[in-house]
Amino acid sequence: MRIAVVGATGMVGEVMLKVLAERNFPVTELIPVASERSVGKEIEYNGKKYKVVGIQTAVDMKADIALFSAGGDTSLEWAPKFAAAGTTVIDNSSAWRMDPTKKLIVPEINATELTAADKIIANPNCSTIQMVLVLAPLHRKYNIKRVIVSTYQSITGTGVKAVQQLENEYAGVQGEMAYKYPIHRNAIPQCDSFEENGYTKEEMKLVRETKKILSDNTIAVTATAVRVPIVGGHSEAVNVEFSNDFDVNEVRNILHHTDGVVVQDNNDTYTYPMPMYAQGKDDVFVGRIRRDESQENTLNMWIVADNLRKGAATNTIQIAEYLIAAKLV
Ligand code: 2RA
Repeated sequence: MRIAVVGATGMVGEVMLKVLAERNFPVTELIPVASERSVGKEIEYNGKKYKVVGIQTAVDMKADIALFSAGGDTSLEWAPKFAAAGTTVIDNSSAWRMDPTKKLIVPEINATELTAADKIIANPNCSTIQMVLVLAPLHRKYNIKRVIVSTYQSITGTGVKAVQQLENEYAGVQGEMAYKYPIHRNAIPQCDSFEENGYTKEEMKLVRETKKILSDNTIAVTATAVRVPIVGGHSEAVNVEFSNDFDVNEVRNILHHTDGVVVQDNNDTYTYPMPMYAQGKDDVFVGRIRRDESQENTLNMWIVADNLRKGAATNTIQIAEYLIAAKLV
């Protein structure tokens, strides 16, 4: 497979290259793509060196699949050009996610929606992926009425500039700010910009994308997204109200048997998900599973995942793996 990685020198792009190699993805030719200032830079993949190319060059090379992590503007302009050249695009930006003509895919949930006609496929937002992977089997079993989620998001979701800001603040050095405020010893209740309704784009991604991926607009979702000074992954406190009652042990058993989900839930042994465990892994970890005693048919959970892996790179590559296995590319 001729694979283009658009945004190859960025944080997610680098993880995509790592995951492609780890999973022995059938790459016969790699086309690392980055901005003009990086053209000619050498990157190493699977023991071989590749020169970064510009994006028009990559279009002309007619990759089979292009894995995008280069921002919404680049994706809006260039994904259609790749698609017109016959390349199937899997995009990590929010550009296409809510487009009614584009599929929003978490492979374990809805990969079967994909057809060969899908030439631009949207990868959901990281905080959405880890939540819906846990919610999907429970929705099928108990029917979700409402979700309340509070997130505790890693600074890696913002990118290198945020990681550098935290390191500067650790060192007591004034440097470029990724956030309006210091992140060291702080929690910032703002991920991305605010929308007219007073919620941030990150919060509204959780609301809108959850409904689309679960194919159920009746699900009520509300979210608060918070940035915290950690790097291992995103954590989420999720409160779910179902139409039907449930048994907590049955919930644990359902999740235990859900592909891509690992249950870490034992108070006696202080076992619960934490970013320090999730970092570098592809699973979504769930614990603190307990009935909400304040309301019937309602459950509390704690969900953690590496936002750069299952939240971005790995989910993208799993979509590509599905396309190949289903002979859609
Ligand atoms: C964030 N989910 O964490 C967003 C984009 N990666 O900032």
